[in-house]
Amino acid sequence: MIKARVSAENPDANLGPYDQTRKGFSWAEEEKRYGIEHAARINIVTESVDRWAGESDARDRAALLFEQGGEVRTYSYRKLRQESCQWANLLHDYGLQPGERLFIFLPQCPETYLAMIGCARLGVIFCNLFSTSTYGEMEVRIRDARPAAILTHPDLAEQLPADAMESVRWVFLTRGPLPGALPNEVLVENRPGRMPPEFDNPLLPRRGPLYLNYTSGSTGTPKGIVHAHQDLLGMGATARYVLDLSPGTLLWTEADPAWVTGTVYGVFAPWLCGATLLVQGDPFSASNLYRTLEKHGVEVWYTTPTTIRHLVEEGEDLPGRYDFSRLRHVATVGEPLVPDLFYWGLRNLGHSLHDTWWMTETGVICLANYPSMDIKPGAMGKPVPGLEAAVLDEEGEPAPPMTMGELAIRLEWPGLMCALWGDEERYEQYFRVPGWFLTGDMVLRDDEGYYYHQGRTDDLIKVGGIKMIGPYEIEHVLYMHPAVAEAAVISKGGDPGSGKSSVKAFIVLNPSFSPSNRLSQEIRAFLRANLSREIAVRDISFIDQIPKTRSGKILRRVLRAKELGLPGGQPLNLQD
Ligand code: 6R9
Repeated sequence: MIKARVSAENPDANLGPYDQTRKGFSWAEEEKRYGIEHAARINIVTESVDRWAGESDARDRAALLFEQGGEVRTYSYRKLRQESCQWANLLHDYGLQPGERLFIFLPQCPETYLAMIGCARLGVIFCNLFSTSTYGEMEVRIRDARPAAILTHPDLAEQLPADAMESVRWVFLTRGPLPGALPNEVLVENRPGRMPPEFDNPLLPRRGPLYLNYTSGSTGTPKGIVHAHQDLLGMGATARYVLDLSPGTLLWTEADPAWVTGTVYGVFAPWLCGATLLVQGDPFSASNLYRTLEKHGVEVWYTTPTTIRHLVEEGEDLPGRYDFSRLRHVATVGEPLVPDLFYWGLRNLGHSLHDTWWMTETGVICLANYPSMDIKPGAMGKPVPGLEAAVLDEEGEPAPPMTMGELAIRLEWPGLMCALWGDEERYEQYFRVPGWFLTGDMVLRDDEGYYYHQGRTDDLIKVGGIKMIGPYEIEHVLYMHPAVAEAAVISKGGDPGSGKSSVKAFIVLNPSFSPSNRLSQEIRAFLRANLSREIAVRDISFIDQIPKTRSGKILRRVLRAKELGLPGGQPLNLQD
């Protein structure tokens, strides 16, 4: 489909020749790397942090560099082991049991990382929440996962829904003082430092839960996706082959740990490779970003098309003022990396941007462009070693090349989610076609095996390129407005300026209201007041009836097709 081709940036990268490495790859060999062949019980922390902390030539290597406000805090592997053991001891002392949940509701700070590792040591399931989450979003998630404890900052504590906290025995607060603290509120500011620095990790069942991550579906409530300790195999392999990490590589993953990219490639994956992870806790600005790349000598940078778009907005003069000579590999995830952005990167950063595709459910990168493989700008690359992908038609049969169908991944692999929290029925939906995991993404594959993204089968809305929301999150707010009888929200695609989806709401009014500009403005103000900052509904249309299926489900696809002047939204054969 795409004729343009850009030569591989580094034939000597870890992956080497794609076809050959793929053929020689086996998960059994991956297990041998960690000495966990046939082990029924494992612990991801033993393999990622403690392994290096126990080696004399690796223990003083930086595992984590945390920068904020110009100050850099460095955690060697040894220090990371010690402080995360202290956290494990603290959580254990407060009675947290394996399988219970700890919600981590914090802005970027070192405590987030220490608490995550502490939980993983114990078998306590951690769940990171965006610090911009609203009261309503927190309420839904707390009611669903019933956490035993929440770790947060006093400034965020007011977002905790008092009525939904029955399960929560402790609210751990990272900063004090806490005048008038409730009996279940515990200041943990200096506590971990007083705990013993050793902790004997229990070995946990391979499929024992490690973390829970909420991602929003297009219908119903958000899905709580559960991942297991055995994901370490997929995390390690993809970090080595896709991000090209080796011991000591300096990786910067921008993503917040509340996004799966942050949890996987911004926590465990680099440590499984013995690499150094940089976390930048300051708000985004183009000059700060360039400065960060230069100052730390970042070697591998895992970013998003949204970030690149922000850089594009700031112009081509800026990057020329910085030195990126240490940078050797740039990869992106989360949204389509359109060719314009790819070429901007090539011109201004001097590197090919390597698009990667995966989702919270898959747990690890599934499709990727590799430093040792030619890039076709606009393509998401090819399946990672150890994974087999396919394009399936509506009957679940493999579609011919260049035909759009649903992306499916052959079962199963270490990385695939092990459950949907409390929702077996929805979990089974992913496995409707025997032998395959269905992604819900529409793709096509060219005759050389490169994949191209075409959109979602359902109607998720990407906000700010980081967070994915379902129309439901906006619709349920609309339903709270007295004028609204029915509502359906669609994404009209990314706005090339802001990177955000342009969101439109279709509304059927209650009989006593009539359409007017003033009402439209009022509803938009109502949405602004009740939704997270990143969600902007710019367009409202009053209609008489919302199209639905016979069983009553809203056909957003039809609304979108009409809005964008597309034919009914059926899969297209792009060769035609
Ligand atoms: C890691 C992550 C998953 C959804 C996924 C797809 C979209 C991810 C993409 C991409 C086009 C890419 N997506 N990578 N679309 N090109 N390279 O993003 O997880 O937040 O669960 O989102 O994001 O639609 O289904 P998650």
